[in-house]
Amino acid sequence: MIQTIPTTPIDGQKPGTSGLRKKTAIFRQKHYLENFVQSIWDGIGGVAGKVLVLGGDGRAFNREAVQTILKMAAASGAAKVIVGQDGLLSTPAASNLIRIRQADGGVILSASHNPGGDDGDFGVKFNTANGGPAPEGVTNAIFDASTRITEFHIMDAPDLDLGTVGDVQLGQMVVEVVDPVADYAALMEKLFDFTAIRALFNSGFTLRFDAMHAITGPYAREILVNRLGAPAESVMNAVPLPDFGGGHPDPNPVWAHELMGIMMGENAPDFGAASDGDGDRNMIVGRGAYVTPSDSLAVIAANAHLAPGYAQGLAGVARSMPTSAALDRVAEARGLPCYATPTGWKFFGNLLDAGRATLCGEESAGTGSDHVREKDGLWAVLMWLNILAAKRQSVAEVMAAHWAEFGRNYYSRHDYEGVDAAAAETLMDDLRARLDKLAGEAAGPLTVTTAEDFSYTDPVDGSVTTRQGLQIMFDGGARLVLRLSGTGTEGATLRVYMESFSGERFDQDPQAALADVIAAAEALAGIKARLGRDAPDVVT
Ligand code: VG1
Ligand code: CO
Repeated sequence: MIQTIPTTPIDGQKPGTSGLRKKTAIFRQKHYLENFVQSIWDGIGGVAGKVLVLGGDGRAFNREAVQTILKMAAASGAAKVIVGQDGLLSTPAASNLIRIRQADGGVILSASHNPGGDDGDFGVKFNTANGGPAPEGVTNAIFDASTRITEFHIMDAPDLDLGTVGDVQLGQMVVEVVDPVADYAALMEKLFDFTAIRALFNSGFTLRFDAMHAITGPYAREILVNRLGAPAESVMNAVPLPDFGGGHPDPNPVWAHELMGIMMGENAPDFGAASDGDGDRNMIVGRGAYVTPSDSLAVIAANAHLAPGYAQGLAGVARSMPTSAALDRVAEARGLPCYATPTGWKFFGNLLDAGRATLCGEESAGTGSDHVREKDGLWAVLMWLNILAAKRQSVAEVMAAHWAEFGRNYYSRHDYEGVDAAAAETLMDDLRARLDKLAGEAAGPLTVTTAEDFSYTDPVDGSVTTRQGLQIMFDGGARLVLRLSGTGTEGATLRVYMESFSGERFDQDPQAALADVIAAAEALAGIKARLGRDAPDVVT
């Protein structure tokens, strides 16, 4: 029985950097999820006859949401939905499924690195047929539909059992329940030299992977333990929990402090890594050696040819604008095109589809390639393992050699979280208004050379995206970027990104190396006074 339920628009259903994110309690409100899902269907021209992929990272409300979305897809005439067993799929695995099954798109349930649980966050992302996050034209159409919605359609049917792999019928629609790991693991085996990595483990190399109680646990177990022979204890926090064990599944030294303690302690393993809620981010850390995501991206660009899937070399590379220019140095040395895009993976899609970039990355711990259309946490881990297996060097040695060859881009991001939204907007507006006059002005100990409000013209389809962050360059080559987060659910989060380059000194503490840029940021933006904060909440 298909039901048509009258509804009215709900304010604020505007997808941000990566899908629609709200408090779980808001998603549980009457018609909240239904309105947004119907708006997706309406925004993409309906789902009649289409094949979709569906799954999420297992956080609270995942199970209920999957059932609702299946009933809504069936009611709107979808031919088939391919859903991960128990409603689970990591973001990169969903992207892969959309591609290999030639689906028309997919719905991924996750608020990524945001905490989950009844008091945490939930999210819904829509990916298009290339497997990537919907571009802005599509998210705008979805938002537009959400402001005009008058009714939604849903099957009146009992919940399906999604615990068993195989086909189930829901009205006219087929629901195909698939193993969430199998196809993804097969893809990884094609890209990386599993024999060499297995030999590395056999030689006594030790690893610790922290799944942070999120979606990558089952993937890491299958790939690292079952297929590559790492001991079972190599994977920690491996069972996905609805509240991620009360943690914050963001793989950085602050939130992955348990792993950092192990890696910086005595008898640390050779290699440590972590992933986020939905499995698309990664943290790389060697024994006593943390690798910033920007450096990791540069190291991967310089060494990807050591992995069989990339032996033919890279067509080009891309980074988000705030990400450090360590990647650009590798690109220049290797004669590769290098693109700088706005923040968010959706901006890499066209470059990947057009074959202009093979490798992409963001300073926020996202790295990936053209194997899918999302960033991919375990992919980055396997890439590092493949590089280490080929070089037989420690992580610290790889970093030292990299800096000796390319120089070091010291880099840090300071986040001021949950600040007053109006104060943060005003801070940005005031600085934006002064950008034109900043060149030549002193900013604390530095002098501004150029200042711009970053906008991006997509080289493939010509679409223009404006107001993507304030970028200020200083004499001596240092750089400062300020932007507001598009993934938070409370107040505003100001992100301050700082970078400076040294061709000679590679052993400084990043905060010390960046002291002048930190002072310049404060002098230009008056962050502490305007936001009423003494210090950033998170420093990465
Ligand atoms: C953050 C990161 C950005 C990333 C996005 C989604 O966005 O800065 O680099 O693409 O999260 O990541 P923002 O707008 O809060 O700065 V995740 O792991 O949601 O898929
Ligand atoms: Co994520």
